[in-house]
Amino acid sequence: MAKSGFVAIVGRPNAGKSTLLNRLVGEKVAIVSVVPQTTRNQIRGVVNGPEGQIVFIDTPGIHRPLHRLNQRMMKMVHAALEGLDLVLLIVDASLPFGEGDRFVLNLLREKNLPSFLLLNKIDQIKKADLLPLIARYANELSWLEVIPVSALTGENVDLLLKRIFAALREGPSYFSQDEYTDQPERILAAEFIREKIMHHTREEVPHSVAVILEKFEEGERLVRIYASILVERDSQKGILIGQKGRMLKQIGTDARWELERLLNTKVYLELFVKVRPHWRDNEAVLDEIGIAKIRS
Ligand SMILES: Nc1nc2c(ncn2[C@@H]2O[C@H](COP(=O)(O)OP(=O)(O)OP(=O)(O)O)[C@@H](O)[C@H]2O)c(=O)[nH]1
Ligand SMILES: [Mg+2]
Repeated sequence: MAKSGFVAIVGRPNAGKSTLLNRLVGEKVAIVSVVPQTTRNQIRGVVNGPEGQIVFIDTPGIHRPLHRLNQRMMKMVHAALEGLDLVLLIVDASLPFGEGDRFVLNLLREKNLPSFLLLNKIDQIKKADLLPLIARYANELSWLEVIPVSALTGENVDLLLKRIFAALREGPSYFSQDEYTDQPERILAAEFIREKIMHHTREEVPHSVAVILEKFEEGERLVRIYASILVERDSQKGILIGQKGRMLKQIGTDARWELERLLNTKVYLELFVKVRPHWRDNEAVLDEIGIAKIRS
């Protein structure tokens, strides 16, 4: 009989959760950036193998929420930890253990789920430096497995998959074989645009941006996409548009390239920048951009 299960990927912001999800699935289902708090939703990615099917759930990085947006993000982490077969805690092994790590461990201990510890970014450290970190984590939880990985290079990711299948029980497939994510193309498209904005901006700007897909018109040889970019201040709008519109043009060019790959067709992309003060604390906007509201 085939195996199956739901496996959540959790950890602090920037640990490499989304990079790992993409690596496991072999497709880009979650956007990635150097800026912490990139992922804002739960994102499912599906892996099918001879042993069965794994549904991975990428989650927002665990942090102290300062806006309603971030409160919703943290509720999504809690929700993702319900009804699971396995949790992968992913930590950035190139960083020292800190308060945030303690907070995450306490949360996982509370949930009392079968857990793997993944020490990520081993391409950035000396192997010998792993030992103290492994010792640091060893008695915090009864880990089923402790696996050093590099989500970026793929080191040990095949081994990880094998160990996950070994830990899962027999069960049905939840997704059909050709579905690799639960995210509709429109959501992926908005996310890909947001990723390009995150790559080109810094400090508070990446966090202050949301992308709303206004129109998605499928023609015979072309998809027309019109998207609004929300920012919180006029100064941020200025940054995004740039001198003579250069920044917005660059973002559009980068995004269009990626959208054409996603949709496998030519894309016409138009971007509009709008100022919505304090949208991160505005429940109506959060509903509109699809940040799930989860009742607790
Ligand atoms: N060197 C190295 N960098 C990595 C590795 N995995 C992820 N990164 C980088 O770490 C940064 C954060 O990666 P993400 O995948 O966005 O991290 P995340 O945990 O999803 O972050 P949030 O969504 O903000 O919680 C990016 O710049 C990645 O390229 C790795 O194994 N090695
Ligand atoms: Mg992420």
